[in-house]
Amino acid sequence: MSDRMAKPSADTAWRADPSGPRPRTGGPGPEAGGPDPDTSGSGPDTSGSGPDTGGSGPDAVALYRAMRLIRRFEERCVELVKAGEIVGGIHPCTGQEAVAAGVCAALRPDDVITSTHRGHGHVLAKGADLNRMTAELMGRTTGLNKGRGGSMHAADVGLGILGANGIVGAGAPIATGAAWAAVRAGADRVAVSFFGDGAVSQGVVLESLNLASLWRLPVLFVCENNGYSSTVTVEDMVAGTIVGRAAAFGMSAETVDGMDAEAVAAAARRHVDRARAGGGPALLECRTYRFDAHHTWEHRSFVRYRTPEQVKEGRRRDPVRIQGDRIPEGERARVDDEVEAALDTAVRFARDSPEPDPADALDHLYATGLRPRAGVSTHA
Ligand SMILES: Cc1ncc(C[n+]2csc(CCOP(=O)(O)OP(=O)(O)O)c2C)c(N)n1
Repeated sequence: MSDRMAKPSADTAWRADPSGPRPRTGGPGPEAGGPDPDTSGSGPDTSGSGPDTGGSGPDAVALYRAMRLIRRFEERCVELVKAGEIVGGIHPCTGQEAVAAGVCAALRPDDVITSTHRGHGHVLAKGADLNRMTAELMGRTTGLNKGRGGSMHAADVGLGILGANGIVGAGAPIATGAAWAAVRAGADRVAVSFFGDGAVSQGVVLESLNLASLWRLPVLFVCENNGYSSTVTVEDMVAGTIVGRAAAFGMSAETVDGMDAEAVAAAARRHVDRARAGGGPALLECRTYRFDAHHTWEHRSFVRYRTPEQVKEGRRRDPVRIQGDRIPEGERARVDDEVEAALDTAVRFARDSPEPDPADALDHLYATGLRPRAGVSTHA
């Protein structure tokens, strides 16, 4: 365990408090049993990041399988975009697979996540059905969300996937609210919010960090720092440091090598376990690299912000290869074949599924069966 990490808080009484999370009056900090703020904000903290093969540690093959699936899913989706079978393009997460796979390996099925415009990896790693995910991107009625959410809005609430989100930073308050709801329900679920480095200066993310820390909510904020917000470098976008933002709110924070799935999984596991035990939120910055364009129609923009040499250098540390090298070759080949077969099935399933009926376009826009709160008018 990193010596930066706070000990689990002894004050877990809030979890049983049916009236909901209690604001902490003494302010966050060690004196109240809260996490020790980490103000270092320096390079990757690789402490405790070696392969964790201990009893409850991540399964090396399972991590590889998740990453290989995400990688090949994205590559197949890019082909489908080029063929016009996925309309509107996608934001591939190739290069960032270790973050999705590593963090989700630390979660229980009842834990919840929120995701981003670059969310295929998170959604698949949390267990979304591959056939329905593929159908969703291809706009079919059998899709996770009847084909109406598409690439950027895939959700499966039953699996704790509260939604990818095209609005940068918008998942953070949703995850914070979900953590608050879990506490109110007396459940020990944890919420994870994935977001990019471009989101860390959004007001709503900072507000979420504040409330999560103040109310010591079980949230893990996962920043995928791929160095770019669209075409702008993190150095040109972010004042201070990413972990420094967490420190400002008295929250534990750690930077980890986001190309190493086992390092990510081990770090996520420490923070998730602590949050579940009542130790409060944390921020995990995963240093990673986006191998491909910001989105599949970037080439139309004529914007040049990375040289081919830089991309080649960035691709050198391929997280899927790194994890693949940790398992026996035969095992790797078996997983690769399984993934390919599953993808073939998924694409066939989507192609064979019905297209939506334009006459239904206005269906499912509003939730039904909800009662308005007392005092809230249902009339405009
Ligand atoms: C609130 C908001 N502002 C701007 C945009 C336009 N936009 C879409 S993706 C993106 C870059 C986000 O960068 P980052 O959060 O680092 O994620 P990455 O694309 O690197 O995964 C921007 C600015 C948006 N979707 N939402």
